[in-house]
Amino acid sequence: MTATILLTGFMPFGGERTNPSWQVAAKFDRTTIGGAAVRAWELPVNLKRAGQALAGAIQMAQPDAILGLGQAGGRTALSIEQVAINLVDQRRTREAGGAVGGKPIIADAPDAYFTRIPVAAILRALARKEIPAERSLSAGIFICNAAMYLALHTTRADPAMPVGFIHLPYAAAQAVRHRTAPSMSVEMMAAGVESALGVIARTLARPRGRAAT
Ligand code: PCA
Repeated sequence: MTATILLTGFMPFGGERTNPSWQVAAKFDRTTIGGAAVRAWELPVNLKRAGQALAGAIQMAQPDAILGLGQAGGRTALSIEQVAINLVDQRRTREAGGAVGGKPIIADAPDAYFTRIPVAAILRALARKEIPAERSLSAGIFICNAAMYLALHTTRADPAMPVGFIHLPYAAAQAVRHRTAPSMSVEMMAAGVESALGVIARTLARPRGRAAT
């Protein structure tokens, strides 16, 4: 049976007209990568509604793997997130961590989950394509971190299921209004995400075992 990868992106937020995460995710909806069928889903930038939309997407797509994408304006490279923490501050209009305040996403749930996508293999694939990428040790405490946490928490009964998140820099078009911020073309980000999906698809094709991160 064909494996399915659920690929999520977010709606625009923080005064932006576009969000590269959805621009990239939408490109892969109903495509096949490495033998896996990709289904793209757009999430709202609101904790409760994003959680509901994600739960609905998982219900509908019954995915074998989940890759979340989000915008992190200011990042210089595709950021493969290592960890999602059980903390959210919805007053943040920006994605960066470090705010005071915050409450658990789910009360009495684990403090954190490590990603379940193979970060090192993805970084190697992106390096081969000459696409700037890095391992990130914080997905912030806004909605992207929450979406990653909820995806990992929801699928915790299946520890071999690849579930992870990649933050994207501003798209080049957005940087017109953020003169000093780094940016990347949507095409290059999409090429990077395609490579990451290919690596994830390969892990699905193998007999199930705990993926090295
Ligand atoms: N980035 C925000 C939320 C939505 C998005 O694309 C974040 O990093 O939390």
